[in-house]
Amino acid sequence: MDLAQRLLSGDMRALARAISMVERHDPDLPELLLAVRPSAGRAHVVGITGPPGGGKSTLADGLIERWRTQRRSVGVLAVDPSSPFTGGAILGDRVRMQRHTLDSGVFIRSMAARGHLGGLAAAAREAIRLIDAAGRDVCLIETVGVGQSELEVMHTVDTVVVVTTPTSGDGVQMIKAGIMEIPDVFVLNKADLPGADRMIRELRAVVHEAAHTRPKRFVGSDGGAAGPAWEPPVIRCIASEGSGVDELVAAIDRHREHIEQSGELQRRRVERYIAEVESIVAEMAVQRARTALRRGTIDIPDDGDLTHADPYAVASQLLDSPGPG
Ligand SMILES: Nc1nc2c(ncn2[C@@H]2O[C@H](COP(=O)(O)OP(=O)(O)OP(=O)(O)O)[C@@H](O)[C@H]2O)c(=O)[nH]1
Ligand SMILES: [Mg+2]
Repeated sequence: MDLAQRLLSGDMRALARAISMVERHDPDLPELLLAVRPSAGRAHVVGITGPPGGGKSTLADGLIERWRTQRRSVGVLAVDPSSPFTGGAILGDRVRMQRHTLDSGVFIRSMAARGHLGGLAAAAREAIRLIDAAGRDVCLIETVGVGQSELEVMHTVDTVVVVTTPTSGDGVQMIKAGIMEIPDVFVLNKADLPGADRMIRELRAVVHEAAHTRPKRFVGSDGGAAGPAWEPPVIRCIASEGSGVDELVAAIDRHREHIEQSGELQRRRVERYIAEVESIVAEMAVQRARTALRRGTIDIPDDGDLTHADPYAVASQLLDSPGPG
């Protein structure tokens, strides 16, 4: 059996190998992705993000446990900002999640945040496709929501969960400043710490206001006629004690149901598809430029005077030229 067939039959070792191919940008990857494509699109893809140390991994651990109780198979992709690009699996500090590694219904994989040719979001999208095609019911992506590329990863999922804590007002501030789009589900974790009640009130107020002033994000692609708008719930959790996790699982399921019924799921998938095409175009263009440079087919003055060589003109010339150059 070839790798694609093994992956499609749910072989987790094949899945691990396939994700390594994403990491090292293996030339055989496009063919593999094409082969598994018809089998993807069934998993519920959930993203979890938030500030460092907010309890994302602890929550993920709780989610995995609940999902397993419901007999759902799980694939976790932990995007690790601190790990160097090694091309292998590094579990880092995700010690708690590791206890699931003996359960064949749980697949956990770390991926370095840097070192991806086509960008982190593109790599995450490919890894998600593979996990999905391998038949996992839920695919969970954890990123630290600090960098732009990590935020972009959240555009590749169906349901975005943002974790905040009483000690980090980041979530509230980022939404107020318009840096971050409103997530689908908010978690106020570490509710055992002082200031939790005030933070919950503040989050609910911000979400409520945003739901009315920025309505588009919350309704179906037809602008709202598809049914009631989605107002993101704010779930109170103490992840380290497992408290609030059942409510979080229920909120995630409710959101999935909502986007399915409102047509939002389809809209997000189309958006994702366009982003995928865009990043492939960008990568192909860079490849073409490199080839042209190597072959000397780009018209760049070689006397060292580049002040009159408009790089835009060179780029247009390159894109207009037939074939891969
Ligand atoms: N007091 C309190 N501590 C918590 C809670 N949830 C998690 N923690 C602790 O917070 C610390 C960080 O938890 P993680 O789950 O690793 O947080 P993370 O967001 O995944 O961290 P990074 O991946 O490093 O960004 C750990 O020591 C947890 O035990 C909570 O609800 N209350
Ligand atoms: Mg973590």
